[in-house]
Amino acid sequence: MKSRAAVAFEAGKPLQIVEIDVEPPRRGEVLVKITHTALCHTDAFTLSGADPEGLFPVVLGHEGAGVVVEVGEGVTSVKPGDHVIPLYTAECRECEFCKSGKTNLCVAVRATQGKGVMPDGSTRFSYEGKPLYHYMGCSTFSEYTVVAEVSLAKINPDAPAEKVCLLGCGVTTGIGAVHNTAKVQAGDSVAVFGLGALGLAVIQGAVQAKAGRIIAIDTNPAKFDKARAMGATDFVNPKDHDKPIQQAIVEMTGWGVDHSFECIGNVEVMRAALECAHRGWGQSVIIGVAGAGQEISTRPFQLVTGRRWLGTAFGGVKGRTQLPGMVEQAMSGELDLDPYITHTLPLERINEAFDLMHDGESIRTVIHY
Ligand code: NAD
Ligand code: AHE
Ligand code: ZN
Repeated sequence: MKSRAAVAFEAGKPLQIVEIDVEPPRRGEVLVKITHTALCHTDAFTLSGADPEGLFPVVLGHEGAGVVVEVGEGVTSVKPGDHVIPLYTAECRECEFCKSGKTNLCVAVRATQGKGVMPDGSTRFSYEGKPLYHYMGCSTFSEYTVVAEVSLAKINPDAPAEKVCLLGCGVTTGIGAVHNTAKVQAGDSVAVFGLGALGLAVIQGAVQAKAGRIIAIDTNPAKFDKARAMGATDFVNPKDHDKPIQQAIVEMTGWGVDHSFECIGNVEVMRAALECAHRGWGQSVIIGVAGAGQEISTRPFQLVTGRRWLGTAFGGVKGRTQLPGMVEQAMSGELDLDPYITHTLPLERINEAFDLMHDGESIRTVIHY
């Protein structure tokens, strides 16, 4: 079938809106009509060429929502008409990781997903007869996409897709990082580096956990108003300090914070986030994705003296099991998604959405088909 899509033909170039060919779903696969998708910084990161797994030409996008159109052989958990959110972290419930009870990092489709193909090693997308790669198992920048059954969370059909698409990545990751990875407790102090959707979601999660002080840090002071509205208590622009930012945070707090979160993808800031954690027990969670070949470093003494360095993918959330509940929270008003949506644009204007992100103007732009 034909599908409108925004295709990344080359790294560093704008997406092109074209009509691509989409093959029917094969065994264990599902054809989904995407109605809405947002852009996450990771899409921009891959488009930039800095992602070691980045492949071109590709259909990017991994923060979407849609409706099942057709299912392949053997698919039992969804049927045509079901409303779904594609998952870049699958949940097969059968692999060693799923069964461990220790992680959300299912491996059922991860190897082929990283190679930009479906589990059988082939692609369902092509343009003018030439294959296009899939992205993160989702490819939500195509109106019709093919996704593995294990990569779909079935959600309440009455959920507003233009909002709950955000649960496909950023909001879920930030909130999950607080509850599942850091396990923030009432009264704990928190520092959040980077106040995009991920950082704001960490603040929202920290408020849910009844954290005490929530220090919001960004080099763009325009981000502070939203962080304040979300519940942050302190605001720090590293540019206002002539000392390392970790030193400034330690001085503000005495011994550092109980939990810090890096929501940028900058290895220098990752170090600062670790080093502003409390001596003896402070922990730092890496959420940001750093570019190809980059490494983190710190003095081992920082860990010897009790700090812990953690990381999270999709906030530790098991998508098929837990995402439907988060959708219900969004529908009941318990989880407010409105503050994240700063812009709405049709697919044809998706490159403007990337510009808005790079210019620091947007939190999330929701694209509709
Ligand atoms: P974003 O671009 O919307 O937000 C980043 C924020 O960081 C901006 O407000 C920017 O002003 C600020 N910033 C940049 N450099 C800074 C610095 N040196 N000091 C302080 N602030 C600085 O991005 P986003 O969509 O919120 O994503 C954030 C990061 O999280 C990205 O690296 C993305 O790839 C990653 N991510 C990871 C996961 C995961 O599962 N681990 C999920 C989603 C996104
Ligand atoms: N492709 C990169 C890694 C990118 C990465 O770390 N991705 C995060 C999700 S970012 C969502 O916006 C993640 O969940 N990673 C775990 C996984 O299995 O991909 C690289 O370095 O190769
Ligand atoms: Zn993302």
